[in-house]
Amino acid sequence: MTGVADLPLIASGKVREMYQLGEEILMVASDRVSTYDVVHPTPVPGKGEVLTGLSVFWFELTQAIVPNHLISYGDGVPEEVRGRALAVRRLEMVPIECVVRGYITGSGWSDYQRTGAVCGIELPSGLLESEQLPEPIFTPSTKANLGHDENIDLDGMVGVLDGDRALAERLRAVSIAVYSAAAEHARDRGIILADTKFEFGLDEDGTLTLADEVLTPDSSRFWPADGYRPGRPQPSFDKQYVRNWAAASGWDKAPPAPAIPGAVVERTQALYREAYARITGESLEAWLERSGAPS
Ligand code: PZK
Repeated sequence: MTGVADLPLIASGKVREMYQLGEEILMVASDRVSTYDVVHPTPVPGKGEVLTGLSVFWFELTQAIVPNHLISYGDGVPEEVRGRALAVRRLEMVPIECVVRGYITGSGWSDYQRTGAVCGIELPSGLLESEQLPEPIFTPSTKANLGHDENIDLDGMVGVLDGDRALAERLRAVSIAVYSAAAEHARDRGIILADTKFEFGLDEDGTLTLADEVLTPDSSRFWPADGYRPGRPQPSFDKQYVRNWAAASGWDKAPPAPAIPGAVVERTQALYREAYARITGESLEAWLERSGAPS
């Protein structure tokens, strides 16, 4: 099979690339890591493999809830990137970020402090930062405005979807169902899935299909359940050492991001491997073997 260098590049994100692979799409996760929205020049070896293996795990766990775009992680993927790439079905993407929050943090915490609500959803008074919500809430946003996400309510979503209220309600129901199944699974294994962002598309038959990467530490907040205490921000399961080091380094969080010291890279690699093992119940090596990753 061809190497990825020969494939047409469709899109490049901060930490991943998307290529055309015949009729299909190849999503390649890199080992690049960002903090405060800026990518560091130092990779974290194994990160792309962890995120790809986790997405596959969640696609398999949730396929009875909603179909997904995964076609292949083995023979259908160029050898060079096996283990960190997925061949997926090309979809017509829904232009909505389907965010689900089980805990109140980040921009949701900011909105709640200002207004008592998040995306038009009124919340109980007196919630603490990082507290679990009475039930998971759906807080969609749209990229429509200059790459900057704008939170919208369900009616705003219906507008973006050209009046298709049934689709808006299906996106909400499916997003909450997938999050709830995953959060329960992760919680039993010592990881709190505080919130997550899903992307969906429609296939050629108009079938709603879960796309993108799913329930990875790049699309979600993973917190260690051990030591969880509401009333303050929680440490990130995966990036805690990089963030702590970056903050203490005196970096002003403006580009370019500094190189990450070896010891911090090693501890971060160990955290990614641990997240993979805790959630899937298998070692990262088992994923590398199963996917046919090059050694
Ligand atoms: C699609 N992105 C996000 C941006 C990336 C990924 N199945 C699909 N069909 C068509 N388009 C997409 C998908 C998916 N998933 C994904 N944008 C479009 C994105 C940059 C790099 F790897």
